[in-house]
Amino acid sequence: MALLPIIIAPDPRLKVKCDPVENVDDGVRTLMDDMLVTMYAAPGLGLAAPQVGVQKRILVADVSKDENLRDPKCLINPEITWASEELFEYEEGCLSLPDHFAEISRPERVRISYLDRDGKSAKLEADGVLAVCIQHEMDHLDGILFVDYLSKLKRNVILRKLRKLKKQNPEKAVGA
Ligand code: GNR
Ligand code: NI
Repeated sequence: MALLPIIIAPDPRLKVKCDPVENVDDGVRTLMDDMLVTMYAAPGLGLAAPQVGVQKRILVADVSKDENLRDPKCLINPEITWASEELFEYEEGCLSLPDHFAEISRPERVRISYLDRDGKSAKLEADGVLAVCIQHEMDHLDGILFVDYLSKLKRNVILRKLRKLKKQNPEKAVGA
């Protein structure tokens, strides 16, 4: 079990389209375990592989409120097979955009197909915060951050602040 460093924006590694996993092997399972440890330690509701420097279509999430009742989800090669017309607005944060938050609208309910930890195909229907979180993580797999839904002005204000923080605090900025 390893704590992985989380990449902070702006960083080109957060802007790439990740590759599908071809084989769900022990390397993938170890990565997901490390991602869960890292997510719980942060703490965060989800984490996508590119946030820890791995360009693969893997995400983990756990939106349970009680840490004694953990409900970790590990999704490999996730795809949205259906999304509701109804939208849900939620204040989003991101471990790669520390201390910045914004209201984002997304479909309220989604159905996802994915591979589970054993490499078997599985399906999941999510709503509320889990639906938000999975869609946020799936965006990371395509190089999309929540600031990409904001106006160019708001996005640049946030990214400029983060860039400045990295310059002042390079040891905290992974890969800077
Ligand atoms: O910890 C997180 N909280 C959160 C809150 C609202 C919407 C999405 C999220 S995901 C985020 C962790 C993260 O950055 N995942 O990529
Ligand atoms: Ni995020």
